[in-house]
Order: sequence, then structure tokens, then C-alpha cells
Amino acid sequence: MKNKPAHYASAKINKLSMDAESIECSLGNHLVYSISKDPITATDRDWFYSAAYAARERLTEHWIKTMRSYYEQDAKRVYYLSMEFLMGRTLMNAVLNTGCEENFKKAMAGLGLDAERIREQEFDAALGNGGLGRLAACFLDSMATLGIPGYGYGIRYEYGMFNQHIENGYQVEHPDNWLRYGNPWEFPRPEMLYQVKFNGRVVNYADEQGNPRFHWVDTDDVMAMAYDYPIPGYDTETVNNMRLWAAKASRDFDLRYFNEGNYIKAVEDKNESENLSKVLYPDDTTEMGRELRLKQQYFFVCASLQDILVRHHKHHDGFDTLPDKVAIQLNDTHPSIAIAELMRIMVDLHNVDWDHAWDITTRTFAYTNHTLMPEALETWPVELFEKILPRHLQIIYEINHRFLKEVMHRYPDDPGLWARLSIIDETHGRRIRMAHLAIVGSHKVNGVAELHTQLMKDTIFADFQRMWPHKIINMTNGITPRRWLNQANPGLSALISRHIGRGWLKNLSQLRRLVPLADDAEFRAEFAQVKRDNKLRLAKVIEQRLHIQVDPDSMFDVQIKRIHEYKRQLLNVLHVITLYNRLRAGGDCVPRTVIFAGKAAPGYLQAKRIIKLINDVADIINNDPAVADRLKVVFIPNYDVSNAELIVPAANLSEQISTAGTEASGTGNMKLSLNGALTIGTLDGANIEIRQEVGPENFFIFGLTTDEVSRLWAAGYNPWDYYHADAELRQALDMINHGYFSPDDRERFRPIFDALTQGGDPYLLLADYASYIACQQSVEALYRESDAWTRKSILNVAHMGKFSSDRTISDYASQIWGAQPISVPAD
Ligand code: 26V
Repeated sequence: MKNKPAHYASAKINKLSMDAESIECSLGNHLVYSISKDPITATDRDWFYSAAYAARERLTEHWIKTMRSYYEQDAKRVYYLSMEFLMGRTLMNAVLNTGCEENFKKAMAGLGLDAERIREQEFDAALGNGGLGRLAACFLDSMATLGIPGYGYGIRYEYGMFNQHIENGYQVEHPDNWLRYGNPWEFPRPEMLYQVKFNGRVVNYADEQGNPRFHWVDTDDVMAMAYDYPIPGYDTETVNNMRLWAAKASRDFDLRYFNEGNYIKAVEDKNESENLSKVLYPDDTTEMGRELRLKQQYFFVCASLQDILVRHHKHHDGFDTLPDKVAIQLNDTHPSIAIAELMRIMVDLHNVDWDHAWDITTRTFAYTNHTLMPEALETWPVELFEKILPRHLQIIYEINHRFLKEVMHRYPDDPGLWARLSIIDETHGRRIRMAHLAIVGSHKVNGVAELHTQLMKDTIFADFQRMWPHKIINMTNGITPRRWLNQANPGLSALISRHIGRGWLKNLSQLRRLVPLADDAEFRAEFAQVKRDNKLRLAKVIEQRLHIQVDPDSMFDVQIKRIHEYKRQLLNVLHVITLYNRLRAGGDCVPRTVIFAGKAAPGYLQAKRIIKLINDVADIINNDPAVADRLKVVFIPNYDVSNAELIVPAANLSEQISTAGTEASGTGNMKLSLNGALTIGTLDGANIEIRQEVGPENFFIFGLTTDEVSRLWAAGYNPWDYYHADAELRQALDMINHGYFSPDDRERFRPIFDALTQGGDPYLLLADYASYIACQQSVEALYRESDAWTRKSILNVAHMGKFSSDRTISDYASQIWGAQPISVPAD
């Protein structure tokens, strides 16, 4: 490697110490010199910014060094392309990962500051919808912690996931203006600008040798500007980079309005092109075919690939070594246009022969599928594509043509198969199947849990499985234990570390050392006390925000996730109503607080109706003296990463009750179990693997299996049979239907009743109801034996090692990316 550039080697930098005194000094300096505030008038927000600057400057040197060492070691880099990164807050994460938590607290105390209040000033970075976006965030944490040269690439949305307000029981969406006060974690790179073309037309011509060449001309151009965010690993010198792109009008706009003199029109156009990165799409299923969303996808893919190639070409010529030095992971199909774009760059711009370019492309890309739901599989109408990306459409046609030639060669007598495998769906208008493009253009395709991967092979991608039996593999999801145990649950992590040391933070399997402690009465008491403290903390928040008093000794029964019919929040509601009816009839139950949280897509009316139902049921039950506080229902508004960090540690029971075969993996299930909640769940997604790890005796299973579900459909499912056969079920459904919970509008919930009865109950709630209710009975019975419950709860924590995203990332690194950890030399 070349010598260190003189300017860096000789630059004078002030080494930043981690001791409390220097941190205190940084805080004071930033308040005065960066924020320009007098401590007398400084607000909590001013102190938050001071703290953020003090923390981030303790990362930047390592960040620069990490980038330098990747360069010097010519490391293979991993690029995680994702439309979503659900990062949450950063301050605590930065402080914990750099190991200066204690000293930070001391420094704040030294200044008479309330660290907790200041921490809460930070807005969540909510650049994602749910599971898929949060997984990307956990993966960045794990890559940095493991020393894998991993880069996140995405979009710097000006508005993230909407804020959910509950008004009169209804969800109301409010814009998430998270950048309003500036973002102390981002480093704008105004010099890192790439041109992104849209629209226009393709000109064919022949080069000197008579080969056909293509020019994409008369385009409308937008510039992508980079913003960088440090991603510190835990207890390591490694600080990786996340680069998000913001849309900027191209300079042409300036020229054009000077020339044309139509200033207002020019500024309007400028605005329109900058709208590209304005807002995150808040739908995680359906609502496809939106032009702006396709433009967002190409926008960030195009900029990211240019950036990746600039970096590659700094020390490699051409493209031949690309697959040895670069792995690109496509987080769902959203960035899969990258396959056509890389082909365009090589074939059109660098004159690489098609076959050679295709070999390089397929060895570079890999694709992760996150859903089996047919309505969430992306397809784009050919006409829309042709308008926005005319050259890419031609390239996709060419990819498809060559692919189908191979298919026809191998399966000459099966034209049905050709149509099923084609990248172009000709059945309802002509549409591009992005999943097919992603599979054809990748060397590996993965599902996110064993069952999900098996179902991919058996159902939606069965034809591809037949064609390429080694392409589809499993990578069971994971979560970062740094955020989801150490940061979210300081009480439990301190207790664990006191008994087994701190090794679990980087090697989660060490939690197994807790197994013998499950039989230690003293440990159980301490463990139970931590859980109670966490419940008390949540109870206080519920009281403050919702004015509902909940009993911290009641069972905290938690279902927190996006509101979707397949996730079956309604099944939970049916159980709540059943308990309520039993109480009214003079029965008894273990005191329970049923906690819901989650957002509905703004256009998903049935999901919004479910939110209103939960709130109406809560109103009736919480105010019915007959219940005498033995049952409470709480809907916590605005479920986001920060609210998850508050709710997860306080849960006793985790509801993971999707219809078998519908939830690809789930990751909330892992967070809750890692924090000592017992799961009531179906044999779906990663639930199956969690149950396997923690032991069936420590897990409450109910409901139909995937096979039973298919058999029931094949035999003919009639929800009315269940309605008529079960009096408690009928009573609960009738109460919903007849307006018991909506006396002001008795028709309000009829569509819910209808969906579950004459609508055919597509998610089989009625079929699983009896099994669910019975299972909830055994949950109750165990909760009464509080010591036995605590024991199982400890055993859950002890067996969650597999679900660290560190394990997931090592598997990706070895089985898909061929990437190695790189050590960043210590100071
Ligand atoms: C799909 C779409 C469809 C078009 C409109 C915009 C949009 C935005 C996001 C998505 C992806 C939804 C898929 C998703 O989040 N899947 C979840 O992924 C988790 C991580 O693998 C997994 O644990 C959950 O089970 C799965 O539902």
C-alpha cells in the first residue's frame, strides 16, 4: 500500500478522552461553541445536541481509520441496499458502543443534567415501515461489531414513517418532520453528487465494428447527494458507514431558468425533482405501481452503484474483479433494478460483452425475500417502466430473452413453465415481476426463517427451485442484543452480566450459562424484580400518556407490530372479549393488561377499523365496574423503535399469532423472548425455531400448522361452522356485529364481522379460536405459579443465542458474501 498521505499524517488532532471530565468539558464546549447557548438559558434540546456532538466526535477518528484500513487491506466490501433503515435513536447506542456510558452519565450529572430527559429529546430515525427496515438496522450494527466491511445504502427521506395519533379511537397520521431541528449524526457530502437520469428515449446506432450500441438521451436529470452516518460496532474500533441519498435539482435547472427567463416555473420544476426523497411510503403491502416509488428505487440504486464503482475503480481496473471485491445484497426486490443498471453500466457505458457482464452481475448480487404474501410481491406495469426507464426495459427484455432460451432448452415441452418463469407477467396486463428479475440476476436467494424458505421452495418459487436447486437458501433473521437487551433493558443486562460476565454482548450463546440459575431461587427473585421494575416504568408511561391505570402485577400481555389481518390482532381481541364475558358472568381470571401497539397503512381501511375496535373495546372494558380492574386493554399510540424499547422489557406474554405460513419470520418475537416474555404463538415463521431453541415446554403453541391450513382449504373451509359450534365465539362476534362496543354507531364494526364470516375468514381466525382460548387458559394457569413462570422466562432468555443478528450476519458473510472480518488497528 502507498504511504500515508502527508496531510493526514501530519494533521493535528486533539485526542478525545473517554473520561468523565473530558466528556463534561466537551458538553460545555459544544453548548457554547457549536450551539451558541448560555448554560443559563439552554434547553434540554440544546443539551441533547451538545451530547450528540460530544459522542459523535469520539467516533469520527475510528470511522476514518476504519475506511482507511478497508482500503489498505483491499477488503471485500458488502453493500446492503435497502429502501428502509429503521434506526431509532442514536445517542445511547453511540455512547454504549464506545464504552463511555458511565462517564457520560457522570459528566451529565456533573452539569446537573437529567440524562434520561435529554436522551428523549432525540427524534427516532424512522426511515422504515417495520420488520424489513429494522432488520437492516440490526444488520448494520452486527456488521460493524463483527468487523465486516459493510455499507448501508438507502434514501434520506425528509419525512420518515408517519406519527400515529389516536383521536377518538381512530388512527390519524401526522407527518414525521424528523429533520426539523437538524440531525447531529449526519455528515452532508455536498461534493458527492451523482447524476440520475429518468425518462427520455433510447437511440440505437452501430459502432465502428458494426456492433449495436445504445444511447439513453433527452433525459430529465436529478442529482443524488450523499449524507453519511457513522455506524459504530460494539466494543471495537470499527465504525462503518451508512450512506443515504437526498435528491437535489440538477444544475441544468439553474441554467434553464436563466436562459428562459421563466424563473417561477424553473423553481417549481426544481422543487418537483427534489420531491423524490421527500417521504417514505408507509405501506408495507399492496398499493403498488406508484410512479414516484419506482423513481425512488432507481434513484438510490443508480447513485449507490456509481458510488460503489468509483470506490472499486480506485484500486481495480475494469469489472473482472468486481465479484471478488464486492457483494451487493438486495433487501427485498425494492432495489432489484440494480441488476439491470449494472448491466447497463457495463454493456452500454463500458462496452463489456453481454455474457461476460452477466456473469459478473450474477456473481455480485444476492436477494433476500421477506414475504410470501402475493399482494406484496412487486410488479410494475411495462408502460410505466418504459416511460421512466426505457433503456432498462430493453435490458430486462434481453435478460428475459436469454433466460427463457435456457428454460426452453431445458424444458422444451412445458410452455406453461416458460410463462410461469418469465420476468414478464402477461396474465393481467404486461407487468415486470421484480422477484423474477432478482432471482435470475442473483447467485443466491434467501428466505428469513426455515419455514419461510421451505415455503418459497415449495410454493411461490417452486419453478426456480426446480431449475436451480442450490440457489434458494435460508438465513434465519436475528436482532442485535446491543440495542434489544443491553440498551433497552439495562436492569436485566446488569443482572445477567453480574452472573455470567459481559461476554454475551458479543457472543449471545453465552446466555446459556443462565440455565442453572433458573433453579436458583435468589436469582429468580432478582430476575422477577427486574421485570417488575420494567413493568412499573411502562405503567407510569401509560398513566402519563393515556390516563389509564394498570396494575404492574397483572400479566402484561403484549402484541406490538404493524396492524395486518394476517397478524390476527382480531384473534387477540376475540380472546379479550371472551375473558370479559367470563368476568361479567361471574367467572374469574388472572389479572391481565392486554397491550397493543402498531400502525396501519393509511389506505388499509380494515386495519384502521381494527385499531378503532381495539380502542372501543378498551373503553368499554376499562370502564366496566363488573371487571373490577382484572382486565385492562391499552392501545399505545405511535409504535416505533423507541416505544418498542420501552414496551419489550415489560412484557410477560408475547403474542405471535399469525396464521401458519403467513409471517415470513418475525423479529419482535425474538426481542420479546430475549427480554424474558413467554410466547403464545402459532407454528409460523421463526416461532418454530424459537420454540425449538427454548424447548416446547417453555413455549405456548396453538393453532393449525401450515399443512393443516392447506388441508382445511382443500377440504373447503366454512367459518360459519365454527360460529355455530362455539357459543363463546358466537357471543364475542355478535357483540362486535351488533354494536356492543360501538353504541354510538352500531354498524361500525359490521365489516369486521362480515370479513370473518361471509367474507370467508381468509386468515382462519375462527378455525384457530378454540385452540387459542384453550392455550390462553394454560398461560393463565402458569402465571398463577409465579415462580414456575419466572423459571421458564429465564430459560427463554438463556436459549436465545441463535437469534443474535451476529449469527445471521456471519452466515451471510460465509455462505453468500464471501466476506471476512477486517481488524482496524487499535491506537
Ligand atoms: C413491501 C412493500 C410493497 C410495496 C409497497 C411498499 C412496500 C414496503 C415494504 C414492503 C416489505 C414488506 C415486507 C416485510 O417487511 N416483511 C417482514 O420482514 C421481516 C424481516 O425479514 C420479517 O421478520 C417479517 O416476518 C416480514 O413480514
